[in-house]
Amino acid sequence: MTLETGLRKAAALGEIEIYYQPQVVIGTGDVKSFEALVRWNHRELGVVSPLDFIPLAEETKLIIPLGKWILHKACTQFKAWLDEGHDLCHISVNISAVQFDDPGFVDSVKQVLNETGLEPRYLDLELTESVVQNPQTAIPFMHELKAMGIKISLDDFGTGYSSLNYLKDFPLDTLKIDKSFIQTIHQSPKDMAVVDTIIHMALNLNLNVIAEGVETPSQLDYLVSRKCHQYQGYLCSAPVPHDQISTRFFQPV
Ligand code: G
Ligand code: G
Ligand code: NA
Ligand code: MN
Repeated sequence: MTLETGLRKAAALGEIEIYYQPQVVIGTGDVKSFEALVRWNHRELGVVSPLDFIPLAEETKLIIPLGKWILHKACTQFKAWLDEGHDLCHISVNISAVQFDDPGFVDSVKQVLNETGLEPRYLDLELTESVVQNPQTAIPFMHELKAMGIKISLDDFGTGYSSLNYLKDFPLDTLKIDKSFIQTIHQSPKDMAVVDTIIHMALNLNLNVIAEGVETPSQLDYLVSRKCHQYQGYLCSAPVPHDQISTRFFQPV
């Protein structure tokens, strides 16, 4: 069986699962938002990384139904947490460039929100710079999503090209600093200056700013000193199944 046919069957078999990683508010330590990250638990191969199967799903366009399935699953989970009475902010879902380029994308998001009953303000879509191979269509799409009340994050910031144009032209809510920058903060004064500059720029643009891949207290201390708003990383938690989120991060209501 090829990975592709395997992937088609995997969702049906329940081998595809969504893990959730907390987004921590720096300063208060509050956890009110999560990023959904897909996992494939293959019966024979074990855990297959999305780094391996997402590109394949993109090539075959399987990412369009798979991505919609992931969105549906994540919205359903977040709605359930809200219905339990938790005070929450949003669920972040990664959207691949191939998904975003599909003319049916905005309608598929509307459909998922209708089906799950999740209010648009609780949904945050994570896009990378690669989403905008075609800015003439991508930017109006983003405005349409924003008009519905959905939030937009620019993911993996700093790893692509023309980042500054995107910051200016995209209707963004959040900038996510790629983990490669956070992991080298303490390697040299230059690395530190780059992170300092990205945070400063995001604050000046009135964007919410999230540091990804925070693993050590000293990385966090630095982010506190630069007034970065939020972080994700192993220091708080790796991405985990939904039941671990409720036991570790929610107060009884
Ligand atoms: O969680 P992890 O580090 O294994 O994720 C690896 C890569 O896979 C990351 O770049 C992440 O953005 C991507 N990824 C994880 N989940 C999804 C998803 O649901 N949709 C898309 N398009 N990409 C995802
Ligand atoms: O590309 P994107 O930013 O969506 O993917 C985030 C990736 O980073 C996921 O694969 C997630 O599992 C991983 N990740 C999350 N926190 C940490 C961390 O603290 N350290 C490392 N090395 N990876 C992390
Ligand atoms: Na992401
Ligand atoms: Mn990222």
